[in-house]
Amino acid sequence: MRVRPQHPIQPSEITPEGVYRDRRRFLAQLGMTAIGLATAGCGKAGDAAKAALPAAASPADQAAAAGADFKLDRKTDMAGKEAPTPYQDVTHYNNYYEFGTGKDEPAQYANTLKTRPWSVAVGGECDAPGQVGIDDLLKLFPLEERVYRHRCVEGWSIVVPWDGFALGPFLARFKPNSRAKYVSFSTLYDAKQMPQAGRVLPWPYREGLRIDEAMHPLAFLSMGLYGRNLPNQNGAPLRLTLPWKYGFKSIKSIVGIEFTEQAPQTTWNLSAPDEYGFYANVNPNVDHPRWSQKTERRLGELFKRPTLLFNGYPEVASLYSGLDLRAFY
Ligand SMILES: Nc1nc2c(c(=O)[nH]1)N[C@H]1C(S)=C(S)[C@@H](COP(=O)(O)O)O[C@H]1N2
Ligand SMILES: [Mo]
Repeated sequence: MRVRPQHPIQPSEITPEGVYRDRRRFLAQLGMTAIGLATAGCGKAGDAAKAALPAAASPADQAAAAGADFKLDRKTDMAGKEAPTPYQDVTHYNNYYEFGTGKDEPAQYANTLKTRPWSVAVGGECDAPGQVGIDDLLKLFPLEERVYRHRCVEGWSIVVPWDGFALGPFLARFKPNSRAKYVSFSTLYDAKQMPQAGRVLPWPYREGLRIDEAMHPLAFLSMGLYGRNLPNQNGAPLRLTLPWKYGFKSIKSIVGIEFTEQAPQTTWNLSAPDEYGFYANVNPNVDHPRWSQKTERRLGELFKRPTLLFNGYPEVASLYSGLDLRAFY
């Protein structure tokens, strides 16, 4: 499938070295911003400021050094001009509560996650339920690169060159039946591998989509970023990437997928239903009850930028025609 988003970003315009300015000051600012957001999932404000981050090699150098389990199809046609966020920031400023609530904790602790062997069980309302091994998946779908914006509900954002494949054709393999109105996803839940799982949120981490949202060509499953294997802290070996929704919808380290007739329960909605809706579409006009969603801080930038409806992906708007986005946040 060929996808041509209306506001995409050009892979060839990756100029990460230009974004390395005063990392310390920038992270300190983020830490300060985080104070007001602590219960949104930011955890300990200022963690990022305390973390001593070494200067990183360029993303291209790191990718070349690390190798990958896949060969990337870089022919994906995308035009645009937003610079991807440096690899070091994308992989050291994370939300992955199974490994702690501090932004730097997933990078420190997610090495205990074993990503092989790994399989994903797909079932529920479908005619061809099954289990697929992660390495078979790599053979089934050639990976393509999608440079997507990612906007966290906490008010920060990044731009990431993801490597993966469209969610729709993957789901279609399992032949969802006419009762399949929704798709539910769950993360591995293993206290041995995930020392912090069991705290703060209802577990396992679960997310869900309406089936037509899941089939939208922008919906993506990622297995890598910056041309190399997905680091554990970013959701290895397989995660959702839904660029028009707040980041918490993009569930990491998926082990289970189920087609359902009723709307599935989702983790953040269970935890605080008045703050985190099922849809969670990025929307500057609907504030979080405790803060504005009108602007965001792009990692690497000093000043806030305006947040765009559907995170700047208007091609999804038709999914929600007739839906009151204020009521269905
Ligand atoms: N299993 C799981 N998936 C998760 C989370 C989590 O805590 N656990 N955090 C979510 C949130 S709030 C965000 S913003 C993104 C962060 O993805 P990143 O760390 O790759 O930027 O992952 C989402 N997926
Ligand atoms: Mo988030």
